Amino acid sequence: MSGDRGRFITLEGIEGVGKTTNRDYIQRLLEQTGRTCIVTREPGGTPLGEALREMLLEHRHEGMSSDAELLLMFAARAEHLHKVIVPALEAGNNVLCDRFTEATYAYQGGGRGINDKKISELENWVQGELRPDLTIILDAPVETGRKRAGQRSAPDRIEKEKNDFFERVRHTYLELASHYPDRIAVIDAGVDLEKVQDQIVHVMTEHGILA
Ligand code: T5A
Repeated sequence: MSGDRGRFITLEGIEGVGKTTNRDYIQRLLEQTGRTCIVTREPGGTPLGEALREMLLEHRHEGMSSDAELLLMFAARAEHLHKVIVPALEAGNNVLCDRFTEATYAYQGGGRGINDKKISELENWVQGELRPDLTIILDAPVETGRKRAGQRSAPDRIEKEKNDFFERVRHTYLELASHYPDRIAVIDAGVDLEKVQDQIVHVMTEHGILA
């Protein structure tokens, strides 16, 4: 990729922590850097990816095997990278993606118990050397996130997992952040929105995304 490529920012966290709520705010911050910001999401972001999202989240595929779930996440990601993310970064745009591979480590790894090595093999195969420049993990207790998500919509196939599943997901996110502090930042999302957004500006500045 050329030296003038855009920045790749991803947003992560358990259900209901405020990823969607903060997306527009982060997009505006990224546009202040003078580059267009493409906002997208996973699973999804392309026609094929959105079709795979439906298969992954709707209830008629209850009992899907963990390996099938993992492979479908990466199938959607491969399409997303080829059709949207890499071309946008190469054209000099910033890309803001609501969830990416850290979600796979957290949900399919931590939540479902798939070995990290399998996930990292797929990560290397599908992404090559591409990793997000910054991943912002919005962190809040599981009860807080579930309560907020429950007020918004009925649970999908993954959201209906029990609290201990989401405790493992949260724990894995925090572990990832401690392994890669240079590119993964944790924000306390259990507080008022204004305080969450102050922390977002702080980490984006600290990681050199904002001047
Ligand atoms: N998945 C995804 C995998 O298993 N593996 C993978 O590799 C990938 C990529 C995707 C699902 O797929 C799984 C994970 C997910 O289960 P999704 O729609 O991307 O699903 O993710 P969700 O977490 O389900 O999205 P949600 O919309 O539930 O959560 P958000 O976006 O984090 O929360 P948001 O912004 O909608 O906020 C929820 C409510 O809380 C309020 C908001 O107003 C809203 O009502 N709120 C606050 N209230 C008080 N204080 C604050 N600070 C607040 N912030 C938000």
